[in-house]
Amino acid sequence: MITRTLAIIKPDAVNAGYTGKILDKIIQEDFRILGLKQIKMSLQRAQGFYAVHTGKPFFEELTQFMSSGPCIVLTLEKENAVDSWREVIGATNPEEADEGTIRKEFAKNVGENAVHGSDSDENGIQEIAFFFSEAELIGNK
Ligand code: 3AN
Repeated sequence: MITRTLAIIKPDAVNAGYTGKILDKIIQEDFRILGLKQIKMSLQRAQGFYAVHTGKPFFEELTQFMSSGPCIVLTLEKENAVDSWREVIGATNPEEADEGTIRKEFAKNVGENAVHGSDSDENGIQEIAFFFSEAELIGNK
């Protein structure tokens, strides 16, 4: 089934100049980019996005980091988009990520790990709505 996932190129990767390489990978892997924009989240907005992780030991570090600089947020569409994107990005901890994955190539560590992907279709729909209005999602075929 054709589904959607949210993707984020995180501040570590944007600041390191990896945006172009990561976008190229997205295109090479045949995702349709329905929406794409550069944003800078306030701490509050990052806390809202990661509300599911409230109370976890890494919550403070994660939300500080995600609000520390520019992110690129994308809505991607493909057959099985969530699993397909998670395969391309690799394990949360880059030390455990497979060769050829984005996190293996570009992530610094488990906290600053270059990219985000939704973890289910339902969360994907919610996460996309967190950043994009319907009018901002544009099909190209
Ligand atoms: P994923 O991004 O692979 O779905 P989650 O949802 O478990 O991973 O975690 C969300 C984000 O929280 C991760 N992308 C990472 O930036 C951060 N994170 C997860 N675990 C840790 C940890 N042990 N230490 C620091 N940051 C973490």
